[in-house]
Amino acid sequence: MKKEVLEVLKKNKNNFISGEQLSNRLGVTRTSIWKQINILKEEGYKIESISRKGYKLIEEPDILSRDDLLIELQNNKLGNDIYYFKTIDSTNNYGKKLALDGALEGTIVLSDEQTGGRGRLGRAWVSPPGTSISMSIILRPTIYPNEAAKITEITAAAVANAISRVTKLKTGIKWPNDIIINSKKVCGILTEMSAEINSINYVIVGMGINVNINEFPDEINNVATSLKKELNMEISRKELVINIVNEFEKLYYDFINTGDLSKTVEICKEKSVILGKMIKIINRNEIIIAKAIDIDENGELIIKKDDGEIINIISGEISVRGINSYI
Ligand code: BT5
Repeated sequence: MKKEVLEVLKKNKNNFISGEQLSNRLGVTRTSIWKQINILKEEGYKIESISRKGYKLIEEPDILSRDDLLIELQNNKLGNDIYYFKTIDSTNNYGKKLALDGALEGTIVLSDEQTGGRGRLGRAWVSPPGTSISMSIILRPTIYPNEAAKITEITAAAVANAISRVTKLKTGIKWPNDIIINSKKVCGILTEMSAEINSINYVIVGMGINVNINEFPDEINNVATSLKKELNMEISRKELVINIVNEFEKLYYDFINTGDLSKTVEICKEKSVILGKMIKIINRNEIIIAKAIDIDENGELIIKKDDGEIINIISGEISVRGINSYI
């Protein structure tokens, strides 16, 4: 009921709507409308209530409210089911549980804070309350397991585009999973999957975005940045989430429906902070120093080794001097 009340208020934002109209429209008593309005006010929605005039929504808080996002994403393919937590260990962990229980493609898990946010290879991801986005999307793509790395590319392109659209900041992509602003990391992506030899059961794509973080722990202070630090102003996390879902959806279904990854690759190449540079790649136990020369139509990185050999890389840990790294 809270969602329905909020939806009517949002449609009439900055205009009064009477308690009677609300109760008639939603088929509940005026007292129950009043109760829902109070809950919304407690969540931070600024609602003016004047007797005889009714209720007017004036301002929406920057909370990642499940109801609000369900309303905003109701015409989208993704985000028809949203799980929101004040705090959780990891949205990817929860996404896995949901996927095992049969959650549908497009289910989204969001948390205001993560206490055990994970990066790749068991590394920790810092996601403080109120200022970051921790989001995981459950996908059930009809692709081969060896194509799952493409989902990371799609996500990187979508997040980079969404950040640029909302903030006008220039975003870079450090293949395969970092979004960079002014040489520092603003977002990391963790794609995990469960698969059989020939088919994928589910993919969980998790993204952590530093939105309004003021201070980072010492260990990452030199390599991390936030949108607020770059812009000197706060950015609406809700607006960013909506833009990310919209961008992701376009690129993802473009690929799933046609098998063509070219739009994503175009964005990843255009925004790449590594192409043309000497990079260090750590892949399993191997360390390669090479020049990053291209990203091919499958999203794979093409590198040229010192001895002139040219090879493709599907995934790996990349360092480039001066960009989000200590080397
Ligand atoms: C990543 O790993 O960049 C993937 C991060 C994915 C986080 C999301 S949040 C939602 C979902 N739920 C999860 O539990 N995870 C996903 P990697 O490339 O391995 O980078 C990890 C490294 O980035 C750490 O070792 C730190 O050096 C650095 N780091 C940690 N927190 C950071 C932050 N908030 N901003 C920038 N760098 C950070």
